[in-house]
Amino acid sequence: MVIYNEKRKAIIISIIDDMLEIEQLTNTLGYEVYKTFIQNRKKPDVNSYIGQGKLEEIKNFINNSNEIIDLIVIDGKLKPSQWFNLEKKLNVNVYDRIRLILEIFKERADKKEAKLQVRLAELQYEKPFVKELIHRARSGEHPGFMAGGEYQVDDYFEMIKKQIKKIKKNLNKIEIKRKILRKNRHFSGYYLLSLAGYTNAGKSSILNLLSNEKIKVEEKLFSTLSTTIRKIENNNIPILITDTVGFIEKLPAWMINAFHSTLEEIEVSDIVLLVVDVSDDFEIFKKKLKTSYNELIEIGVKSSILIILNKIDLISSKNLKNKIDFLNNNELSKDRKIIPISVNKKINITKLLDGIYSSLPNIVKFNIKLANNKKTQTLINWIYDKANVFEISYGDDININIECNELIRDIIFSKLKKMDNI
Ligand SMILES: Nc1nc2c(ncn2[C@@H]2O[C@H](COP(=O)(O)OP(=O)(O)OP(=O)(O)O)[C@@H](O)[C@H]2O)c(=O)[nH]1
Ligand SMILES: [Mg+2]
Repeated sequence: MVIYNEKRKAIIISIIDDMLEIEQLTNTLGYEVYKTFIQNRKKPDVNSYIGQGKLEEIKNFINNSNEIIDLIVIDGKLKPSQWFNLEKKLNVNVYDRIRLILEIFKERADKKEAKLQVRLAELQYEKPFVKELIHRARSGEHPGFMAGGEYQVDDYFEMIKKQIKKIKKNLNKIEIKRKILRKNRHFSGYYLLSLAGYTNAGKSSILNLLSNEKIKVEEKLFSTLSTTIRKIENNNIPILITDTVGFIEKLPAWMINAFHSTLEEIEVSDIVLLVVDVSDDFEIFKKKLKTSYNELIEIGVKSSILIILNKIDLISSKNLKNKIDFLNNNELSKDRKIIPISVNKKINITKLLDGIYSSLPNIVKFNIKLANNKKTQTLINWIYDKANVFEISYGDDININIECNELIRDIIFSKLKKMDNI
């Protein structure tokens, strides 16, 4: 008897033991993981990713199951021929790891740019699969592509190529606009800070806390696909903080490229906060840190990277100490600021802000004297908006001690010149 249930069910097939992340990804897409199969082997089988025996076992399991299996997830990268053979044999939709991530992206893309980026990645993913289908169609096999429909695969391939071109053009236009905005932001004297790190590390939570914002924060992976830029709410030097798409292991270069413009914010930042979930098991913690760090290097970050260990509320102080010791002895992190925090429990947030402010590049401190009149009040208001005024005294003159970006100092001096103050 077949029992119908609301929640769609997936089976995961893997050739390695660690399945936590692929299970999380499957859940994120709204599937219940009904069963997992592991076939420990060094290399995937050329024809069907797993060996024939295992494949028979899975087929029997599906046929004899009381439940309908909606999806098979392969924790790895499938060649088109492997994908085709698996779907044909098991008669269930098969996603590999990249397709699964793509589907999550598709569901979560909200803004126009993110939608275009995901579509571009999807088309690029589909290209080799369509080629395989053309090949099979020509040799007489019946093509049932992606959703099982009958496509004119030749036409479809041409359509993919055209669409890729068109989307790239549109993305380029958005990118140009973004560049202009970025330039304006730079000339306004704001510092730029980016939140980077593995998906689910707590990046958006940090942005929300520092800017009193309420962007989506979830236990699921890839909650954020578009960048959000906000001002840090603090009576200090103004900083704009950017949230970015999370990193994940084993993403092909073309997929990362599709999100390049989102990640460009990281490239041009004055400071990057590399946010890490410190509550993960040691090996996973190391793996995610390494993946994220390599990604930052790949992007071409040249600014300071601060390592933010988030979620310390979930672990013991001994566990935290072990991880900090590891970081202090590790090439990639030993000379960097390491700041343990908990966003949820608001622990060490002042330390986080101090760490950020003390890492700002090109900070200058100086003193100015202004005539005490109405005209100068407008300038003082402007200075308060753009700089940290750490001392001000009113007498015959107004004496101000200021700390700010070099650029803002130059603007202040030029404004003073215009006012004939110096
Ligand atoms: N216990 C605990 N949970 C936290 C903390 N900070 C964030 N979280 C939780 O971690 C999950 C992920 O947080 P997000 O801020 O969405 O993470 P993100 O890095 O933006 O994730 P993506 O956008 O998916 O890449 C949410 O369920 C948060 O509530 C923390 O300090 N302690
Ligand atoms: Mg987020």
